[in-house]
Amino acid sequence: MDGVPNLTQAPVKPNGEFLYDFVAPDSGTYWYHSHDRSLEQVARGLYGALIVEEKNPPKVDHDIIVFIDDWRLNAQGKQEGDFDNLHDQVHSGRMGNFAKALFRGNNAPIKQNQRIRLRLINVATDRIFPIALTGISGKIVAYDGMPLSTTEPLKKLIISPAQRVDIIADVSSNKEISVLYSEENNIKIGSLAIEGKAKKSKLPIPILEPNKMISPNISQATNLDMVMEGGAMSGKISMQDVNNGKAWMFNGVAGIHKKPFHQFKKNQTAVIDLINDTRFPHAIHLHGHHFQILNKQGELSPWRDTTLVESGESQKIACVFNNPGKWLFHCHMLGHQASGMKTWVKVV
Ligand SMILES: [Cu+2]
Repeated sequence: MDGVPNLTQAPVKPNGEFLYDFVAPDSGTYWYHSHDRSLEQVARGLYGALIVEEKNPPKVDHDIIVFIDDWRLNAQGKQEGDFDNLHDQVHSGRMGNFAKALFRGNNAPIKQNQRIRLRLINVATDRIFPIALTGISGKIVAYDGMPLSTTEPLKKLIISPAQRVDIIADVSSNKEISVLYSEENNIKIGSLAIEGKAKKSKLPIPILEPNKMISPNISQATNLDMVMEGGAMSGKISMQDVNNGKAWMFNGVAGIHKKPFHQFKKNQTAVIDLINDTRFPHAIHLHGHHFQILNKQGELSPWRDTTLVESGESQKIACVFNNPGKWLFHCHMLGHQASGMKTWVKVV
């Protein structure tokens, strides 16, 4: 039920249908989107939020989804049709020239001092969003759907495509909550108006109830390397490769092949070194699992399902492959994915 065409199912034909039937074991903020020609279909809006409620949800006055997206618009305000732009694909991907935060909540007026939950989802095809929020005072409570065991201070956020950040906060402003694109100049990409005043909550910002996760035992892990290669200025691709959708590679291989990147036995733990040997950052996303980033001191980060690896950086991710099936493992910059930066793993 993972929806990856030609890996776990055939694409759903025009006027066709497919019944997705699955159990959602983990509470949190997720999203769904087309995985077929996703660089165009996601850009055109074929996505949505998938919220799995906690058994005991935290008490908030407003629970608001914040989609963060960008679009490439022409002078008439229509989307440009150049979704397959190869020049974009070998660089940072297809960036929009218009960005906005879209809110989905219960539309009731938000009052000063009320407690809100914001579920930020970067649904843009390629853009990494540096985000700052004003008008609230609170904590980060989850990343990529997974509750944090200790909340983190609300700071400037770097949200790569597909990543999610959950925030619980109290409204401090009496005017508005702003979402700022926080690079050099703070550009406001969305805001929520404040109307009226409520009584201040004396309760601390809560910790969300944890999902059942298996922590990786690093000493027993299988060690693997995943080297990102290709793209512009790498010297590793030709114009012919680019034209054939082979602009990017993992370990020298572009695109999906019969053989998976690796076949894991159920519950096998692996540490995969994500080595970015390209001139661009990549948002590496693993389907069906969450992983933790292992730092040099041997400490494990909060759970993630997408991690941003900067150019020249390497990041070790630790994962217990406990979910049987075929799972895509790819860059979530959809222009990169479309031009080769994808592979898959098998868990048996
Ligand atoms: Cu990428």
